[in-house]
Amino acid sequence: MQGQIVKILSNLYFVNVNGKVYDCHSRGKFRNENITPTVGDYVNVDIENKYIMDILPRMNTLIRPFVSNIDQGLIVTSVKKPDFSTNLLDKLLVVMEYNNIKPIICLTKFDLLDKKEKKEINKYIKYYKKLGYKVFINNKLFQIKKIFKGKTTVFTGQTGAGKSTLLNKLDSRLNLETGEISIALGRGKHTTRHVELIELFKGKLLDTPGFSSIDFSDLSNDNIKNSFIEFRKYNCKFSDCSHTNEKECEVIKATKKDELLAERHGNYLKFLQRK
Ligand SMILES: Nc1nc2c(ncn2[C@@H]2O[C@H](COP(=O)(O)OP(=O)(O)OP(=O)(O)O)[C@@H](O)[C@H]2O)c(=O)[nH]1
Ligand SMILES: [Mg+2]
Ligand SMILES: [Zn+2]
Repeated sequence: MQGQIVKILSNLYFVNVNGKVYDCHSRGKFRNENITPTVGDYVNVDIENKYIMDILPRMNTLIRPFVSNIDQGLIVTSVKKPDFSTNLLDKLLVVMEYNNIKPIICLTKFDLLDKKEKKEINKYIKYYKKLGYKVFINNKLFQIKKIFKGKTTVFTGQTGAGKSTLLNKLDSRLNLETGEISIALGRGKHTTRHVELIELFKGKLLDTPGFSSIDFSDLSNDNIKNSFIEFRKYNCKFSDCSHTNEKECEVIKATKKDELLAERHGNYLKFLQRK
C-alpha cells in the first residue's frame, strides 16, 4: 500500500494510508543506503507488519526543516520579538528559490509596532511585493486560507515567529502548542518539537520547529546568485559577473541608485561568505 509520512517521533513513522494513520518502523536497509525518511515522503508500506518498505522518488527535500515533496513555503517572519531580520528572510528565500519551492512571506506581530516602525516595515513589504512575492500579515486569515488548495505548504521561520499560532488561528481545532518567548532575551525557545503534516483547506500544511540559524553550505556561489531573483534582469558586461566588485556591474549600479534594496545586496555579499 502507498501512503505518506505525516509525523516522525524518534523511530516511529506515522504513515497516512487512505486517510488512516499507521505507526510504522523503517527498514534497516534505509540506514545502510544512507536514506533517512522525512515527513512528506511517499512510501510503500507493509500494513500488516507496519513497516515502511520503500521511499518513492522525491520532488525535493529541504534540510531545515527536514521535509520532502514541498510545493510552497510560507516564510513566517516576525517584525518584533524576534526583531525583523532581512538576513534571515533572504536566507529562507534563497533556500526556497534554490529548491524550486514557491516562497510566500507572512509577517507576524505587527500589533507590537508603533507608527514609525510600521512605516519602516512597509518599505520592505513594498520591495518584496515588487519582486513578485506574496506578502501577507498574519491577521489576514481569509486571504491566507486561499493559498493552500491543492498544494503542500511548509510553515517555516525562526522559532517564536508564530507559525503554530497562525495555524491555530486558521483552524482552532488544531490546538497546537505555542510558546511565550523569553522577553529578557527577545529570543524564542523551541515550542514545536517535531514536523507535522496537517490536511486543511484542501491542501497539506506542515508545521515545523523553528530555528535560529540556517546554513546553506551545500549551495555554490552561483546557486546563491541565481536565487536573488531581481539580479536576473540585469545584463552586466560579463555574463559571469559575480555582482561583488566589478566596475561595470549593473546590479551594483542599481543598488547605488536605490533601485535594488541595499540590504538585499548586502545580504548577498554576506551569503557568499556563508554568513
Ligand atoms: N503580539 C503577537 N504575538 C504573537 C503573534 N503571533 C504569535 N505570537 C506569540 O508569539 C509566541 C510564539 O508563537 P508560536 O506560534 O509558538 O511560534 P512558533 O513559530 O510556532 O515557534 P516554534 O514552534 O518554537 O518554532 C507566542 O507567545 C504567541 O502568542 C502576533 O501576531 N502578535
Ligand atoms: Mg511552533
Ligand atoms: Zn554584475
